[in-house]
Amino acid sequence: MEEQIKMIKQTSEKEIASAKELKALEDLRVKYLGKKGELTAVLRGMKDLTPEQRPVIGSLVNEVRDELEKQIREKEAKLKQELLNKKIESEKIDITLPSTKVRRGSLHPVTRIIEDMEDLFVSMGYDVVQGPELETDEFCFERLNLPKGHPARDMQDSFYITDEYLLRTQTSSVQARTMIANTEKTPIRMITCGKTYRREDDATHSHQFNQIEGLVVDKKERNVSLADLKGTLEVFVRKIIGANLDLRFRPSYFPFTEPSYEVDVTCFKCGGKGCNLCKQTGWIELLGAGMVHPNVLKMNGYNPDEFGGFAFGTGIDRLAMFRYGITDMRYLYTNDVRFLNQFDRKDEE
Ligand code: FA5
Repeated sequence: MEEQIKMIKQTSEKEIASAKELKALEDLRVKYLGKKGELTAVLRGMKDLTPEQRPVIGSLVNEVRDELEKQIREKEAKLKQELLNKKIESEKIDITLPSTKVRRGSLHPVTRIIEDMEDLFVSMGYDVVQGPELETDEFCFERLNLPKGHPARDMQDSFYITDEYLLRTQTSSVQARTMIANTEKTPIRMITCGKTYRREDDATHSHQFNQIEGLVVDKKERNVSLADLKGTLEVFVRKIIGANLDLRFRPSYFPFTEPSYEVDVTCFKCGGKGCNLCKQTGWIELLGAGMVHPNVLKMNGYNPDEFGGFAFGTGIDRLAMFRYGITDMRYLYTNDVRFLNQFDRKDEE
């Protein structure tokens, strides 16, 4: 029996050494060490041995089994390493090849203005809120003191989807939505930025444009006044467009504010001398603003005897034109990369 064990050791060692694949190695493990393997068969035959022979043969079998297991483990590690080496070799990357050029994008000028405006107003304690672009007549007009048939609607109402739904013409709709959502909770300090739509199209008007709206409502005793509105607008215009621009505050009319006014800025193209862009006036209209009309407060859940505030709204595209010296608003929407490339990291330089 000792002879038989030695034979098994010799042949199995040879076979393990010459195994070329993991599968073949596994087959050898089963052949010699498995339940029905040759070495296991020897162990089973031990019952026929004399008591003196048993421990001798038993320890020999164990020794051979340990040795074979060790050799299989080592061979397995070797074969795995060889496989890995082959894989690495076949997947080798040639780092000397020239790379494909990564084209760096940049933020659109309108996006930059929106981000800067949000940062500025958040730093002044405002919340940034959102409203729907597909708006109801109620929120776009009625709750802003523009009942059906009001003549001031003619300047804006366009792009109706049904009698009740339209693409919002102004972000002022978010004023009403914010007040309704808060009912007599104060203070409200919010800004909202988003797309608005009107049937207009020339160098300073687009059928789709972006507006930013601001609203402050607080208790009467806290005296939110026209001076606060004026101060806020000065900070924003000078911070976002340019410190040395002149502002002109001019009385105006909006159904949702009383008193109302418009803020004009020096024409950036002619510096105020008068040109085709500013229609020879030297000024370009920038925004509308005023103190929230008592009817608007009342219609949206605030008692006008106890609450007051101010609101303002402006076109973001126009801000972009001022800041970057763009003379035709339509460039902002034609997606010409030659145009957009000019703003690549421009602010950071
Ligand atoms: C309004 O839309 C008011 N909702 C603003 C307001 C808000 C007043 C809160 C009072 C209180 P107006 O129609 O003037 O007002 O438009 C405001 C700004 O949007 C304009 O000054 C201009 O900058 C921009 N704007 C208006 N129409 C266009 C257009 N077609 N294309 C680009 N920008 C436009």
